[in-house]
Amino acid sequence: MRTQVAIIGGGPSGLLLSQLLHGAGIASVVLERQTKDYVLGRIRAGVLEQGMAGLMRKAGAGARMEAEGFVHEGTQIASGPEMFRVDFAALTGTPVLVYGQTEVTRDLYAAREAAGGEIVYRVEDVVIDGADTQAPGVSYTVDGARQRLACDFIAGCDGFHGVSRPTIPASVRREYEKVYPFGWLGILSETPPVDHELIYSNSERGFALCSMRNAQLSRYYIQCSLTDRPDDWTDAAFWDELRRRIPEETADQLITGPSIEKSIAPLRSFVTEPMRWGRLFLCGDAAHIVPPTGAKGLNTAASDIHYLFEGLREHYLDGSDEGIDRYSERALLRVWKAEHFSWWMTNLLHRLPDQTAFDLRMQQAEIAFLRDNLSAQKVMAENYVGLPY
Ligand code: RFL
Ligand code: PHB
Repeated sequence: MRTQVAIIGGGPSGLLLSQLLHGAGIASVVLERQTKDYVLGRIRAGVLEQGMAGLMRKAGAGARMEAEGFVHEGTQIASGPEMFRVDFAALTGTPVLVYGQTEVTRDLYAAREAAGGEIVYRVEDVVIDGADTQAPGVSYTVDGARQRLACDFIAGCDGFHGVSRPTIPASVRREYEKVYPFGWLGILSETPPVDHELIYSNSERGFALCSMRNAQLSRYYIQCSLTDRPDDWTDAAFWDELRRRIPEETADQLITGPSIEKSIAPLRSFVTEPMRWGRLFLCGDAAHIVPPTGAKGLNTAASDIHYLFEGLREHYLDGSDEGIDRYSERALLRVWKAEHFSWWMTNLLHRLPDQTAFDLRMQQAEIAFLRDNLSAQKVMAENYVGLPY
């Protein structure tokens, strides 16, 4: 089998790239390790930057997002009993869109299927060969048979645990990592959200986030210990802890119900450089991870896809390799800014195990500065709504 671009991974990065390439008349095949239902069962990001929303429209997959996504013009930041608002629309002229990654992925699958796009599910033992030659390929096993997909380029969109990143020789890769000493316990519940905007809360008992998917579906998170397991937390214990971590008036408004999903995510910052090796390009979580504070994971994957798509389009349609040659440099410039913002917001809002009384005062002073200073709010808002591509 042969295609122009072999895409490893059918998460949001791989599907978006495949659909954008299709729009430009460039052929691709997506190789996914799981089934479609499995991919759609993962509850992940909830907030889309305008850049990501624009790419969904450009990919011809934006109609349901336009109709059902919620425009958020600001967010609430709570610190102990107090709460203040950062007004994205007033500070930047740009809102964000609340529309879950599950729905993004569902829409991209639908668009790919409608266009007759080729997605091979349940691939095993994926091996990349010849990435540093003119004739790369990807071998895999499906239904017990070994196949090889020959291609011009390989997009490694296979997430943090995929095969693409380790294919780049260790002598070429530079990796940067920070593992945070806590996780997020998240639940999804079929209850109306406690507020019409997101609430990021720094409390003395630890961080909490009130988020949502729609008017009847809420997503809440609390900072938890890395040794906790989801089953350690009954729904009642979760709701009690959440109530203690948000301002009282908000807690009084909270409508609780049974959780329909409960999971723990560890928090990590990670970047690998370069994001290209020969004809292999890393995109999204395959190349970098951010802690979820600030909602940058999916959005940073989207900016990689923008740069790679433009590079491939220029290669095939304009005969120029400048875009693909500069892909790693361009993507990383924006990736590091998202890494910085996510790290900053994580440090601002969480309780750290080794935090001294002085450290705590520094955190409180920074939150007070953000509350009182519109320039500081503008910096936060510009990062939150998404830096330009
Ligand atoms: P994904 O979504 O991980 O998709 C990668 C796909 O590749 C497949 N795969 C392979 N396929 C073939 N061969 C192999 N050898 C393969 N190995 C893996 C996988 O099955 C999968 O389908 O990466 P992508 O597309 O780059 O998208 C990135 C986003 O998913 C990610 O940045 C965000 O979801 C991060 N993230 C969150 N971001 C936010 O902005 N807000 C959140 O609340 C949020 N919650 C989360 C998250 C990531 C999590 N992970 C990765 C553990 C919660 C979790 C649990
Ligand atoms: C979510 O709704 O899952 C969500 C929202 C904002 C974040 C992280 C996660 O910063």
